[in-house]
Amino acid sequence: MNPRRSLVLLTSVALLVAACTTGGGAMTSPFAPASSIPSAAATRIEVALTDSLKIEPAAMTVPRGTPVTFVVTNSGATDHEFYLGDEAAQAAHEKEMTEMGGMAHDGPGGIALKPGETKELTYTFAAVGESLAGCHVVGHYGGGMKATITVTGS
Ligand SMILES: [Cu+2]
Repeated sequence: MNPRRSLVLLTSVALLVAACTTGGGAMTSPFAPASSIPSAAATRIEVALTDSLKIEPAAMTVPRGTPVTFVVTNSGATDHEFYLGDEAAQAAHEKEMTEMGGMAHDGPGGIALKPGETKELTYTFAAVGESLAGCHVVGHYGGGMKATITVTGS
């Protein structure tokens, strides 16, 4: 076996182990009360942006202080974006997008997606409470293209 192949194999095994560890996370404390298992707060969430001005799912729950990766797919036929932030941040970005003529762009809190495109955005929410995801292509946010993000802490 050449070294390159064994490296590939080793990587596969490592991934498999990681997958098993993640999947079996709850098994490490089988007698913990159900309420203490943080299954409701996901750190990897698949999101779809649609031409009916929807962000799906429309409500998400994430943990505070832990990187959350949003795997976002534009399943529509027009440009969309996925921008994270509270109401004030959404309003500021809406204003910016309107003034810029609706040119969507990538930034630390948001990503712009072409039709059919999938991108990942990893973000750590600092504070417990309600946050939002919104699309600010002109007319979309006002048309309801937003989702609520509930940040939970321990
Ligand atoms: Cu949109």
